[in-house]
Amino acid sequence: VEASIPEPQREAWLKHQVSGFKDKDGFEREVVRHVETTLARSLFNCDESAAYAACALALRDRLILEWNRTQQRQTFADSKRVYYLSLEFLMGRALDNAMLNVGQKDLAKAGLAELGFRIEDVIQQEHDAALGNGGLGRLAACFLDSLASLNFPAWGYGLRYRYGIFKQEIIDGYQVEVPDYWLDFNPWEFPRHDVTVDIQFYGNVRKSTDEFGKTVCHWEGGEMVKAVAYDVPIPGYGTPTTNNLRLWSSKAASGEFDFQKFNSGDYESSVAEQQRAETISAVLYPNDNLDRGKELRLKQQYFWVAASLYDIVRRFKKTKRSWKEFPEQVAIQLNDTHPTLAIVELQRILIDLEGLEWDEAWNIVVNTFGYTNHTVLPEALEKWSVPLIQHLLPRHLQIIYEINLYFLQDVERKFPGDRELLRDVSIIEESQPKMVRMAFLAIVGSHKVNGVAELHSDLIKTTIFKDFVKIFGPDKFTNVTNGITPRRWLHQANPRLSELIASKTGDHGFLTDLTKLNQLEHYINDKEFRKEWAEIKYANKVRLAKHIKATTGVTVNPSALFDVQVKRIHEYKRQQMNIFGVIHRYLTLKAMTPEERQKQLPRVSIFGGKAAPGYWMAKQIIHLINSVGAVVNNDKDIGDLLKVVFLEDYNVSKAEIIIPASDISEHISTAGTEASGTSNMKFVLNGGLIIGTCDGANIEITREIGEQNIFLFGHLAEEVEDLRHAHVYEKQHNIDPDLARVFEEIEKGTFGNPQDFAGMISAVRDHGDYYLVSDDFQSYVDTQKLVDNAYRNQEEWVTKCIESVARMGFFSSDRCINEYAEEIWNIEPLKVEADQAAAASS
Ligand code: NBG
Repeated sequence: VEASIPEPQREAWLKHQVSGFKDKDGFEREVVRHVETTLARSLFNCDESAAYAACALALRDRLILEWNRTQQRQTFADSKRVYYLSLEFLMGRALDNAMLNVGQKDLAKAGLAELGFRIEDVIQQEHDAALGNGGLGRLAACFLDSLASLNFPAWGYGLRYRYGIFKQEIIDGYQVEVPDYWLDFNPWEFPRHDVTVDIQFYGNVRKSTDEFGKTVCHWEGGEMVKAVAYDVPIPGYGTPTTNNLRLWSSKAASGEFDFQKFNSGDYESSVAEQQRAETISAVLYPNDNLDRGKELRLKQQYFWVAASLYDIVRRFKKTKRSWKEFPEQVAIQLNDTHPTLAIVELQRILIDLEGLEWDEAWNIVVNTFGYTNHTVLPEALEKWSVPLIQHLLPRHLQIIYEINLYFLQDVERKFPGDRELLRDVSIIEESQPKMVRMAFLAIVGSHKVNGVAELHSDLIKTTIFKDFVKIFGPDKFTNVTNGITPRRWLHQANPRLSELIASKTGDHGFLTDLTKLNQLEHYINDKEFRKEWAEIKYANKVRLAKHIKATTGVTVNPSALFDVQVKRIHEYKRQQMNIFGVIHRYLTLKAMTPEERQKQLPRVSIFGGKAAPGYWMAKQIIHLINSVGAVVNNDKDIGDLLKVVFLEDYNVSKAEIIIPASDISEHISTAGTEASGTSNMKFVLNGGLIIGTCDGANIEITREIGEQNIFLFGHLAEEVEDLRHAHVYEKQHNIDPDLARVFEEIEKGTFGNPQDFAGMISAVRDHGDYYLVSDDFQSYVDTQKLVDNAYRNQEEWVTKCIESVARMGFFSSDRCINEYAEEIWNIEPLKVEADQAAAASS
C-alpha cells in the first residue's frame, strides 16, 4: 500500500523538513548531539570509537537526504535503470569516502579537531565492509562509485553476509582464520523490515490446464525463507546523486520461532527453523577463482536472485507498462555466473506467474541480461549438479531443460547433423551426475557477453566460448577493460599526490575525467614538482614502514626499494615464483664478499594476501614466505640489503596504505590466466612501476604508458599450451639451474623443515609445472636485475613514474561504466539540475 501524506498536511511537513549540517558549527553540533543522544554518552566518556560513530551518523544524515531525493528523482524520471547483481561487494571503509565524495572532509577535519580528535584516528576506527574475496568484489565496489558519480540510475543487489571474508592472522608463520563479525555497529545500512520477499525452496511441480487448454505449472510445497532488505547509500563524487545498494538478509518466514514447541519445552527445535533460515546469508564463501558446488552456496544464489528479481519486477509493474517494454526499462548485469539463475527466474515469473508465451518471455529475458565473464580457469567455472537443482529448485530445472532444448534446436538448424557441436555447447553436460554449465546458460540467456581486458576477451572467444561465437556471431561478444575509481584509489588513498596533481592541473577535475592527468607530461622536467613527487613517495613509504614495524616487528629502511605483491594467494598468480626469486637473491648476496655486498641495492619484499581456508598449496606458500623472512631478516651478513615481510589480513583499508608506498609491484601470473587484474592499475596510478607478465590488463597498461615504463618478462599466452604439453607428455622438463639451486637450499632445511615445502617444489619439478614457474624463472630474475639498475638512477625512475601516471587516464572505472552504459545497457545518465547540485554541495 502506498503511504503518502495528504495534500493539506504537506505544508506542515515541508516546513519542518530536515536538512543536514551546513557548516563546521553545524557539523560539531550534530556530532555532539549524536554522542549525547544516539549513543547516550557524554564528553566525559567519548573515545575515538564514539567519535567515529557520531561523525559517521552526522554524515549519514546528510547522505540520507540526498539518497531520498535521488530515489524520488529517478522514480519520477521513470527512465531505464541498471541493476548490478553481484555476490560480492568489497566496499572497505565508508566514512572517508563519503566525506570526500560529498565534499565535507575539510570541514569535518576542522570540526573534529575542535572537539579534540584527529580525523585520521577517527577514520581508523571503522571496520572494513569486506563482503568479497578479491578483484571481482572490489570491481563491483568501484562500479557503484562510478555509477553514482556519473548520475546513472543504478542499484546494486547483493547478500548481507553476517560474516564477510575471514580475518587472517599469522601465527608461527601459518595462516589462521578468524571470523569477521562486522555488524556490531554499522551506521551505513538501513534495515527495511517492510521490504521483504518470501523465497521458496524444494517442493514439487504440479501441472494443470487453464480455461484455454494451456498447460500451467505450479511450484508448490517445500520451504519458505524470508528475505529482508538492508539498504546502503552510495554517494557519487561531486554530485548529489546517491544510489542504493540493496543487500538481502535471510530470516525464518514464520516470524521468530515456533512458540508451540517453545511452550512445550522443546527449546532446541523451536529455534532450529530460525537458524536454518539465517544460515543462508550467514557467511561469504572464501574462495577466489574456485567453484566448490556446495548446496548452501546454490541456496544463497537463488535466495539473492529471487529476492532481487521480485523487487525489480515489483518496481517495473508500478509503472503500468506492458511487458514488452521491460528491457527498455531494465538492464540487469550478471557479475560472473553467480547470478545466472536470474535468467531462469525471470523466465519463470513471465510464463508461470504472468502468463506470457514462452517466446515472448524469452525475448524479454535475453534483451534484459548482460553477462560478464571474469575468468578462464576451468576450476572457477560454475557447474551445478542436475540432481541438486532438481531437489532444490524443481521448476527451474524444467525451465533450464526447455531453454537448452530450444537452444540446441536452433544450433541443429544452423549446423545440421553436427553431433559433436551439440554435445559441446549443451547447457547440460552429460556426465555422471549430469551438470548444468552455468556459463553456457548465461551466454544463451544474455544479449551481450563481455570479458574484462582485451587479451581475456579474445581468449574467451577463441577457447572456452569459441563454439558460441560460431553460433551467435562475434557481435554478441565484446570487451570492456576493467577500471578503478580514482576517488578512492588516488584522492583518498594518496591525498598528498592528489593535491600535488591538482596544483599543476589547476583543480581536481582529473578525479572525474582521469584523462586530464596527461597534463602532467608538461611538468616532467619541473624540478620543484619532481622533488615534491619524490618526497610524497618517501612519506608514503615511511607510513608503510611504521605499519610494518607495528604489525610484524620488522624494521625496514624507507630508502630501500619497496617490492610489493599483494593479492589473493594463488598458484596462477605465482607468489611461489616471487619467493623463490627472493631466495635466489638471498643466496646471491650470501655468496658475495662484504665489499661486493656494499654495492648492492637494498630491497624490501612485501607480501600480503589471504589463502582460501581449504587451499593447501596457497597456505604452504604463505608459510614459506614467513619462514624465509625469519631467516633473512635476522641474518647479520644481509642487514638492510634484503627484508622479507608478510603483512597479515590484506584488505581494502590496508591496500590504501600499501599501494601508495610501492616502488615496484608484481603482477606475474602465468600468461593467459589473470583475466585483468585491477591492483596493477592502482599501483601505477600511485606512482609505482610494475614488473609483470604479458597478461590481463598489463598489456593495455603497457600500451598506454609505454614499454620503457614497465618491466615485462616471461612467456606469452600463445606459448603456454605447448610448454605445458612438453612438460607432461614429452618429459622435457629441465628445471632452470638457478631455480634448482633454490630448491636445493630449501631441501637442505635452511628455511625450516623441508617437508613443509615439498609440495611446492614437486609441483614444479615432478608434476608438470602447470604454471610455468621454471620456464619463466630466468627471465623473471633477469628482469628483477633490470629493476635494480633502473632504481639506482632515481632521476630516470621518477621520470618513468610521472610519465606513467600521466598516461593512466584510460583505467578509470568511469570510462569503463560509460562503455557498459553505451554498449550493453543502453542507458543514459539522469541529469541533475545545476541548482540541485549547488543546493547539495552547500
Ligand atoms: C577476477 C579475475 C581478475 C579480475 C577480476 C575482476 C574472478 C572469478 N575473477 O583478474 O581473476 O581483475 O575478476 O574482473 O574472481
